[in-house]
Amino acid sequence: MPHKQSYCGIGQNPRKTIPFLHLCKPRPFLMSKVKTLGQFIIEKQTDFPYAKGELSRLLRDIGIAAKIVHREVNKAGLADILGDAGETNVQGESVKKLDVFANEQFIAALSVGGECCAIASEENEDIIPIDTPQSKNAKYVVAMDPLDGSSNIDVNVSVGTIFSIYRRVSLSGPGTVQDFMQRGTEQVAAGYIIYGSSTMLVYTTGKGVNGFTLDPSIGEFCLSHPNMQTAKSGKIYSINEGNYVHFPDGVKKYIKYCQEEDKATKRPYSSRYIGSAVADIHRNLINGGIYIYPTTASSPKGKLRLLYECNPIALIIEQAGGKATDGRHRILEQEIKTLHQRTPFFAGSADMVEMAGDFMSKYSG
Ligand code: P6P
Repeated sequence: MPHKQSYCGIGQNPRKTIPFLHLCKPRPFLMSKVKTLGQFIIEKQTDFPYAKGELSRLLRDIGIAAKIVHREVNKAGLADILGDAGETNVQGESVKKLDVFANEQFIAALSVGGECCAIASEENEDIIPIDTPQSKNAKYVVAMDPLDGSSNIDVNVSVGTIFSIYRRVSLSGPGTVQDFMQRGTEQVAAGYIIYGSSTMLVYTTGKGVNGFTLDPSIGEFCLSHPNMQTAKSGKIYSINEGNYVHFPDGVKKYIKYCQEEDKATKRPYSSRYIGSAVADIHRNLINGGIYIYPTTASSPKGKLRLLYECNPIALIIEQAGGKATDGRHRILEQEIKTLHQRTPFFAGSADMVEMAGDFMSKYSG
């Protein structure tokens, strides 16, 4: 009696040979139930009566770069792309090769796509003007953090891309720095990609927030989280308490408030801090919560950058019903003077951001 094979030989019916396979019933991919990012963008284009498709194509270009970055992030542990590139970015932070790779991919996709006339990136001190034949009529500029939280790459923790899209204010030719000196309220779109247990693209064009999960089997972002809304309050606070000693008194008092026992307000809250803002913000967006990066001794103006981190996240959070401030004032109304300008950042569930602001007003003037 030949030994019963425990694997499926060529030509044999796998469902008989490998016992568990009979559970994997073939399900034709129900395209009718799936809405891809491309289909959604085109469908929503009617929200903008004067749109001729440029913003749609720009969002498509971002989605393409995101898929390429997803592929590399998901094999970072294997490829030789891991580890320091031996360079430092304009922030003086050591640059991981994946930072460089992600920056290059988004710049390439936006340059070729023809809808963008300039890019501002965390990885570049100055703007990247785009002057290609395809972009001579480009209407938009893109500010981005190509790979936020990249220090987490080596330990397999979620990282993210953050992007912000403005209509250019310069008249023609390659974009200029002035195109980026616009308040967050002027953004025409903003979003992030989180490279986590799955890769998701979450964006808004000012008419709600929608989340798309990448299905690698078909290479498409598919609508998985339509019309995302964040809870008015939550039970999670995200802050690096290692900096506690140097926090403003208002932040110290708010942290103690979060830690007090009080059944009526479901306290103490839980402290959850990943060290990757996109991951913390995404979790709090879905579950409710507040993310705070206040001023500290090493970051006297705050650590996060207004243009390509706080403004896009603030637009998403507000569109989802939350709030985003610098501890006192609305982030989106902050005047921007330099590309890499930093700001304290309080973002998440509206009631929690308001409460933290009350503590800031009372104890930090
Ligand atoms: P710290 C990543 O560098 C980042 O900009 C955010 O993504 C993250 O929330 C924060 O800085 C982490 O900073 O000082 O707590 O390590």
